[in-house]
Amino acid sequence: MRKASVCALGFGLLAFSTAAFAIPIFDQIGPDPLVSGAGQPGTVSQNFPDFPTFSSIGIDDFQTLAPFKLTAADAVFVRNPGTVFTPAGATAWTVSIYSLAGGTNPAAAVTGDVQTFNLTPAQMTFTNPAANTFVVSLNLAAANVTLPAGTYWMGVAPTAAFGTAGQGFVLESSLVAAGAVPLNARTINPGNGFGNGTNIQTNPAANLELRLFGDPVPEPTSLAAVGLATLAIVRRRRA
Ligand SMILES: [Ca+2]
Repeated sequence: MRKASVCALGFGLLAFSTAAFAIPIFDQIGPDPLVSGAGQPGTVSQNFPDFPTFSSIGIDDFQTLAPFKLTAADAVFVRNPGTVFTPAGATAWTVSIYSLAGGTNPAAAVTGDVQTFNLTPAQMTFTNPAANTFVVSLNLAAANVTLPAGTYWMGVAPTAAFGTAGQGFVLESSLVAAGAVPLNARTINPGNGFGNGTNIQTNPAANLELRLFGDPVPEPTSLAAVGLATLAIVRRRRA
């Protein structure tokens, strides 16, 4: 029993320490996604296996002033009332990061030229703060990707069949992250199924409810020291 208690305490401290180091690289969701999204429409961002020419990703720009190991990406999705979309219905998730060299727009592709995370449903969690609104969080840590300082675009898209899983939209935001360009979000639809073009600015012009987390300085030595100190205290108590 005592050995089991020591292990549980150690894991608890480790989990807390890891979470404490991950900080938002940019945040257009804010403390309340319903407030930042109030009155905003949603933008299509979904891969449709049954309607591939309609597969799209909504993207927005961000800036990071330092390199970060990427740990998580959040996006707020909405659905039309009476429709069936839920994040749990997605069979996969894509997080795409594109370069923003010289202020040019990215290529019309749902995958990023900088990085594409292809994630399983097990790497996704979500909350449902209001009817038809879903805050999706995707765990990026396993890919062990460090993003250099710079300016980029990013987007999040579930893979979900329209016929069975419906359609979700990334919620637009009243927030603009520090260093980001306001109201320049784009919709990329390589197959042009919607007929609006393969890479267009959203209409109306918008920001998207996206957030990216990273770990600036991994500190494995400090974490190991915490574990040893905990063990030493328990041993002293048992002695
Ligand atoms: Ca922007």
